[in-house]
Amino acid sequence: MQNLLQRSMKSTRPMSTLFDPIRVGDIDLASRVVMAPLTRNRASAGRVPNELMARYYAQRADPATGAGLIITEATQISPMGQGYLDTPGLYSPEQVAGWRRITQAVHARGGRIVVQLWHVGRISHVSLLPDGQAPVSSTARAARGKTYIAGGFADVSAPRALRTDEIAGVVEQYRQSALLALEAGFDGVEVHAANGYLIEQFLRDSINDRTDGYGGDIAGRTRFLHEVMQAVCGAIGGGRTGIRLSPVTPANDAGPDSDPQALYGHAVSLLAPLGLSYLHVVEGATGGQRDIAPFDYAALRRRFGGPWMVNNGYTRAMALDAVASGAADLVAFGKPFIANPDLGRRLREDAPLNVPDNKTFYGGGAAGYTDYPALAAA
Ligand code: 8OZ
Repeated sequence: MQNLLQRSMKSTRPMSTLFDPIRVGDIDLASRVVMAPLTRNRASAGRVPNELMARYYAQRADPATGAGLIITEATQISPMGQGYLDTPGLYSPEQVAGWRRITQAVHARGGRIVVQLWHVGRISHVSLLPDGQAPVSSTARAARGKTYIAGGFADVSAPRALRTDEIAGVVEQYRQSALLALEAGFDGVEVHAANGYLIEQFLRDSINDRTDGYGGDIAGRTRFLHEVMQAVCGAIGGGRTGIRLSPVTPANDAGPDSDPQALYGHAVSLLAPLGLSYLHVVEGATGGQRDIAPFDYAALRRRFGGPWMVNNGYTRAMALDAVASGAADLVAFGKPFIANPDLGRRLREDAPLNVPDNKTFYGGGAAGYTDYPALAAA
């Protein structure tokens, strides 16, 4: 009794758990267990989502056993936005039809699904792009790194810097793709502004060497992000628009910004008035070391004020604590969802997890994709 009293006196915040429902913007979720965006390279010709992909997402869709929210694999907004073999797009009628089968399969199981909208910028290869064009970026300097193309791994190609008068056209492609997302039946979109891709290529002063209004100081480097988010929110509403940021990741040769706290603080102050469904933050190095660089994520959260989703190497204990302590509203799991279609149930029951096989992460068929077993029925 005394314990209960002490607890209720400590805070007026109602205690939530990882398994409680939450409304994020305009989207109602049955739990805070989120399936993180995961590139799997299994789309069909024309970069069209297929039945195998529908099966994979449907296996993870029931919020009682799977995810409260599925974020799709990164999906290019245009042919120039592609950087790897067989990633799906969302710019053609065939792609809308393919995605519609997936959203219907997820909704039939009571799930919720948003599409992650992606432009890779300079992380691409001429063989993947229309007419063998060079990739486009904020800069003409090439990234050091590899991508995956028809013949295997290859160095990324040298990009050309977008002309100032071309940028509005790329913003428009984000807007169009967001409209197609609703046509395809998605509950919303997540704009991919992380992991060294196009938007981050504008944000970081280690990459962006522009001398126009989209480079230079923090106001200039956040302009592209802001215009994209205003366009997408204007088209489908802030309550159906989320965003993913990775303030200190070194992924894809994204060198550290000279002042990430100020850069991302300003970015979030531009985002806060848009009334986004959520902000999704990769803490540390994507898929790696969480403490790679000091960063005050809680300060970003205070500026944002809306639903806060965390990601990167969360164990069950870390995730339970993050939500129970109020440090986060939602937790996104990546690799654990590859190997455990019923990850939600396993977290609830503290059941052992299947181990993902990294040889089948990218490309291939059903093996290592739709054949991971669920727990036997109770
Ligand atoms: C792994 C392989 C290819 C792309 C990301 C979309 O890091 C990706 C990605 C991950 O955000």
